[in-house]
Amino acid sequence: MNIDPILVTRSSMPPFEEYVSEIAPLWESRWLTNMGVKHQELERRLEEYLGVADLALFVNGHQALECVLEAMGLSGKVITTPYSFASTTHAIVRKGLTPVFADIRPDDYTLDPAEVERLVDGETCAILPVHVYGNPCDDDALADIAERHGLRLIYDAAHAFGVRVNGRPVASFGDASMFSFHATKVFNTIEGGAVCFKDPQLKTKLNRWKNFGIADEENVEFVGGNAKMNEFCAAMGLCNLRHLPGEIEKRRLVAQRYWERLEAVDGIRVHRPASGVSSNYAYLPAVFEEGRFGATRDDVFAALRRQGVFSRKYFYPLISDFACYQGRFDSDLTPHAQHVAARVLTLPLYADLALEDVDRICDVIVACGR
Ligand code: T4K
Repeated sequence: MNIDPILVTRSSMPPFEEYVSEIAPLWESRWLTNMGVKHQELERRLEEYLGVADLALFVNGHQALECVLEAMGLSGKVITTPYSFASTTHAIVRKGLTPVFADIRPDDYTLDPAEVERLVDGETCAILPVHVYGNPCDDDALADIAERHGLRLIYDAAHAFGVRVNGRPVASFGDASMFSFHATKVFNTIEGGAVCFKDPQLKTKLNRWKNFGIADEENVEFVGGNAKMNEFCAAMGLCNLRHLPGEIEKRRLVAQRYWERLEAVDGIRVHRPASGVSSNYAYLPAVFEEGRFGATRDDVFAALRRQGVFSRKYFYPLISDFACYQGRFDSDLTPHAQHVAARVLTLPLYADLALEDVDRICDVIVACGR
């Protein structure tokens, strides 16, 4: 049994020697960044793994999202969810666009298409849904709304690496999807991210936007930034990708144990992937309905901490309640998101988490409700 603190996640890492042999050629070539051989190889391997024709790598998921919004030349309102990490809305705002928050569905916490439809107006240019916790959004309904109103559909798929719905990769949904390869993600490149996209012309644009807008040595086409993934991060990705199926299987066993222990407890809601979804088991959100469970989310959070278990309140507070957006939004307009944010805890979940530790965590949680 683990007596060290248990954090909400723990980075997956390849064997040290494997990484060393992957980076050894960089000492020969001295080519460390700017879309080198590791970068090119990782792009190819990720296109294969994710089942898409086109993908561009980035220094992180957030820059990938900003770049794709920029490369699409959007202006106006973007309908999105307040139930996400800061990055989703920050990318919209930082690109001079106006976020409009629609509510989530109470069952899987993804953007509710009916709410999106209600909020579309003449200034709307795009929809930016999030496959939160890796739960796939209702792409059929959202794509239909986007098509009928002439909107771009860009997914924040930061949590949904490799997820498929009835065999269809989520990476192929919408006009574009952003993935995060941060250290805390199912697949990591230390820091990193990618955009998958349908329009093949976006490849050149994205590659220029992420490299100062440079087209060639004497021609700078856009006012771009620097968002390139370096060779050491790409090498980490090549190694981690080889071990990914085993890591996901270990995560599945951990998630399964949580479901078995918590699913039947009155007042705790743990979400299993819907039928037809091949999950990556990225997160384990548990929602505590205090009236039925007998303890609040904050009671459980504190009880776990006393035992050295550091769960997290992903995603509390709602983005619409952040200090930096004070006075701009009204969270009462997204009541389902408000309800879940006040009651959710994401429990520790990573490939190396021992099942005995899951049992210990569940014992602490169940005891809170008695
Ligand atoms: N969209 C969505 C929906 C996202 O969730 C995110 C990122 C993004 C966009 C943007 O993607 P990136 O630009 O990050 O690629 C963490 C991650 O930093 C962030 O990537 C992630 N979402 C978010 C949900 O979680 P924090 O502030 O909670 O991280 P931190 O430092 O508290 O770490 C959490 C736990 O992870 C630690 O308790 C232990 C573990 N950990 C952390 C680090 C840094 C490791 O095991 N290894 C590590 O290197 O944001």
